[in-house]
Amino acid sequence: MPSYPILYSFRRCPYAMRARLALSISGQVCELREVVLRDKPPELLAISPKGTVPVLVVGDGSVLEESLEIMIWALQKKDPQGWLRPDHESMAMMQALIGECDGGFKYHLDRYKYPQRYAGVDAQEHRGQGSQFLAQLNTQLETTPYLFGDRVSLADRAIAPFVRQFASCDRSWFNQQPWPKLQDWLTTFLDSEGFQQIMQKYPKWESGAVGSLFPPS
Ligand SMILES: N[C@@H](CCC(=O)N[C@@H](CS)C(=O)NCC(=O)O)C(=O)O
Repeated sequence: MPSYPILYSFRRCPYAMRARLALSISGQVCELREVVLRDKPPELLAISPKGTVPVLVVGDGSVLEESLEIMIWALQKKDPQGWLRPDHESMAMMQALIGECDGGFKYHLDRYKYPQRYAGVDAQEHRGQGSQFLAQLNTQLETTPYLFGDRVSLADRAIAPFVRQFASCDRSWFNQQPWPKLQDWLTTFLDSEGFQQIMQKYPKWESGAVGSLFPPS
């Protein structure tokens, strides 16, 4: 295939999901290399020793190692839905909310979802702590259907994969919480064509092989 940017990705990783969402809406065709986290390819570790996904290698050889960086790179090339130009507030406000998601909320999400990985952790306590961020999102969604207005923005798509993961730990508990706006927002995201498209399955990429074209045509 012609040489496209190379995306190292893992289907179920929420960071990789947000990167794929932006690459897909922006129509940036990539060679997707599906990584298995317990068996990372040496090609990935050679260009990005920190060993996380997603990683995007672009045409000039630059390596983008952060999911948000990949989103912004793609959207700066083409942003057909105006994700970088929210109806309300600013890029800085969106980045601040995404920072809260990636910081405190992710910390509690990990300890709620995988308590066995941490010593002396009480999953329910972390569910309660993480809920504070979700209640805040619900309040924000009381005035508009999306986090920063009447349209999808960078923040919606950067944060939704993490809310999905939190919700799926115990979906019936999540559905019982007093967050009707957040529940609708999540359902709209999960039902969206964009989300379905980025969740297509790809075989594990093997060194030396050609990856899969993404987004799928
Ligand atoms: N700050 C990074 C975090 C990426 C990250 O932590 N990804 C996880 C998968 S969801 C990972 O690759 N972990 C490495 C591992 O599990 O070995 C980003 O935004 O891209």
